[in-house]
Formats: sequence, C-alpha cells, structure tokens
Amino acid sequence: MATLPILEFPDERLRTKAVAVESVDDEVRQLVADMLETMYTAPGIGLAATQVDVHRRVIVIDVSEDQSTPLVLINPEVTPIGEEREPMQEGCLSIPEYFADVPRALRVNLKALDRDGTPYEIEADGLLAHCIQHELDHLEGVLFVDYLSPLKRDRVLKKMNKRHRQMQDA
Ligand code: GNR
Ligand code: NI
Repeated sequence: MATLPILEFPDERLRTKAVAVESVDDEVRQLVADMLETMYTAPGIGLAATQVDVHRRVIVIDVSEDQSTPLVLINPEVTPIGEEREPMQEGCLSIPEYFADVPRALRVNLKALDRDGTPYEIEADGLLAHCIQHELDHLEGVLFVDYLSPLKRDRVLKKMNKRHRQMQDA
C-alpha cells in the first residue's frame, strides 16, 4: 500500500469529471487500498479518486470513530430521499483548514459496487449522507466552496494561494 499525494484547490485537475470503472480488477483494488491508506493517514472521513488525480468513479469513506468501517463506492448512484435539507459543517482534504456549512439532502439512497465488483444498495443519513454527496461532487469536479458566496470563495482562494506560496518558500 502507499499514500498518494492529494491535489489542493484551486488545482484545475480537481475540475475533471471522472469516468465509470469498466471492470473491478486488481488495478482498481490497488487504487482502493492506496486511497484507504491515504484517507486514514490524512486523516479524513472520505476520499474521491479525483483528489489523488485518478479520474475514475471510485470513492472510499469511513465515518466510524476508530477507522473500523471502510465503505468502498465504485460507480456510485446517489438519489436524495425526501425533500429535507440540512446544513452541516464540511471540510475537505483538498481545501485544508477551511470549514463551512453546506446544505445537503438529509437522507440518500446509494447504489454502488464494492471492491469485489458486487452491487449493493444502502440508505444513509446524517454525516454519512453528507459525506457521500460531498464525495460524489468530487467525481463531477465540484467542490464544497462552489456553494459559498463569491466573497467567501474569494477568501478561500486567497488563503490557499498564501498556503501554497509558504509551501514553496519553505
Ligand atoms: O474529512 C472530511 N470531512 C468531511 C466532513 C463533513 C463533510 C464531508 C467531509 S469529507 C472530508 C474528506 C474529503 O475531503 N473528502 O473528499
Ligand atoms: Ni473533499
């Protein structure tokens, strides 16, 4: 296993739309293993392949307290259940040290393939539902700051540019 470098906003590669996985083979399973290690090391509760510059429809999530419950989503299909929306404070490994409230569906239905290529279907709510929608956005090239006002997004951009300058200078 290996940890993979995570792209950071405003890197344009984060805007790439991911393509479906054709077959869940050993190469995809290796990607899943590396993504899980990267997510746990970061640490984060989710990671989309887009964030590690692989533009295929693969996501890993673990919202458990003790990193005990990995969830693998290959070619996910997500449908909101009901009209209820709920704001929740979100962060993103591609936008370090910035958090903001994002309204999303409270409950979702998820259909996906697991790392063996077996289809499954679950209903999710709360943090898991938010995380699933956040990760699905990554596969479409969407970031949570896209939902903020232009003023707030501009502040995030300035903060990230400063961070990247400091990383260059160091
Ligand atoms: O670690 C993460 N925390 C988080 C908190 C609330 C809603 C979504 C997330 S996902 C994020 C990791 C990440 O950037 N995934 O793409
Ligand atoms: Ni993210």
